[in-house]
Amino acid sequence: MKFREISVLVLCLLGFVVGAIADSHTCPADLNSECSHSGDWEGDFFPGIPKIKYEGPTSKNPLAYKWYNADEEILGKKMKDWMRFSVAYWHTFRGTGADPFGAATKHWPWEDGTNSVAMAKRRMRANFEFINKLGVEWWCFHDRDIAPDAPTLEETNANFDEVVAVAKELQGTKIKPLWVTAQLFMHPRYMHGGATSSEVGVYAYAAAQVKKAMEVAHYLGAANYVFWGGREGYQTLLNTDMGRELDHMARFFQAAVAYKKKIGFNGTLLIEPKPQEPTKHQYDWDAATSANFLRKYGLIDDFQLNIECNHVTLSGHSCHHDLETARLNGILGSIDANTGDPQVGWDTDQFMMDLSEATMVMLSVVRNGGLAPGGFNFDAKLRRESTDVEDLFIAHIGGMDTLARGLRNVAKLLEDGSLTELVRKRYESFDTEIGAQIEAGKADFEFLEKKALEWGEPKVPSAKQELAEMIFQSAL
Ligand code: XLS
Ligand code: NI
Ligand code: NI
Repeated sequence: MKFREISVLVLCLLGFVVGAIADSHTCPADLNSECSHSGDWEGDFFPGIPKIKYEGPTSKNPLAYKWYNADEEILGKKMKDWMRFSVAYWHTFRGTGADPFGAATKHWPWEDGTNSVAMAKRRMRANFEFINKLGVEWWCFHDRDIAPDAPTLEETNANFDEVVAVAKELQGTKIKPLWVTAQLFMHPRYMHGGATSSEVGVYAYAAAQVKKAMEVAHYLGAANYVFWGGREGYQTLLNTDMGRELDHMARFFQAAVAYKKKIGFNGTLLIEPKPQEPTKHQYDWDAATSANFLRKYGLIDDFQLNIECNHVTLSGHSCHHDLETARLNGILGSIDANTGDPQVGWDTDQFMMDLSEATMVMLSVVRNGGLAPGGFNFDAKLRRESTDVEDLFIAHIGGMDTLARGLRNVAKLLEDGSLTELVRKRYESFDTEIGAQIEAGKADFEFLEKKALEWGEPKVPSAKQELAEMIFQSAL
């Protein structure tokens, strides 16, 4: 074909493609399009993706639940009430796949490449279409994820209000934030921290930002409010007054408690521990460190913990360990359901797909009687190389199914009873008169010495670890 013929053919083909795109219901990346107006928007950011339904374990459909059946009762509660799954706005709608070595890999069709308020509103509509299709009732966000920063605090708050109004409308009556948080780590002003910054002006700015985010949380009916202190820590102790910074952080939290009461916000305040990244050392290292901090400053009754599994493994524990530590301290509030890579040393924020880990997580959740008003927030992102829109659904479905299957496994373990029995038997020597005396704090050293002399060398039975592991595995 000659050049002219080829051009005509290409033009025809292009016309066909453009026509097909215009015909499809994908919201065009055009700020003046109908999608930009909340009133007339009907939503079709995910054409071809149906409402995700439960099809049972034999289903091969990647866009269906195999284990998560929202209304099915397990251990006396509906699955959806055990799980309270939440979509994390920052990963699902602001994650681009960029990493320190490479540019963005995800180019969602609704994004126009701007960080404008109009784009923020359109993105919010994509968020709610996603949530509705997934069939969950919760979402989580940082203030700056959903609306752009502006040169002044007043303008930034105005942007925030504009997008929040759209979110409020789209939430309807069924969907609410599981939690809201203020982003006190991205902007350069927070390079030394927010509540622990060496600069009083930054402390005040952080307080103003949290105050506003708490008001928004209250307005949107959030169940919780989270503090993740990404930069509340230090890079070196040589330039740091750690005592003073910890005192400041406590004052900040005390002010948050007072403000929560003042505005009548009933959500739980949560601290999310993490050992490091981006700081070398973050003050809320792990559950035990956070519990100690809360007790020292008289905040233990006002805060619970949001345990993130990938953070826990960074601190050298298993997720199960920190869930149990929080639970035993009465402060297991919520979970950021993600997982790290066993061979990679940072917060890779992967969806939890490991059944064994999910079952242990659910063991703690069941022992805790559930997480409400907390829940499971997917603080997890697609891999950089996963670039299809449907991958967003597949990832969430996989994460939900894994935890749902974990819950089913826990039910099996509890019904079978042999693991509970193994543990009971292991401690049965304390189910005696002397054991009861010890546990009641009524056995002093002289009394115990008398018993030791009387009993002679104690018999020490097997711990039965392999048997415990065998029973556990048989429930998976
Ligand atoms: C980062 C944290 C963060 C919090 C919310 O590692 O997990 O995403 O969950 O600020
Ligand atoms: Ni994290
Ligand atoms: Ni998190």
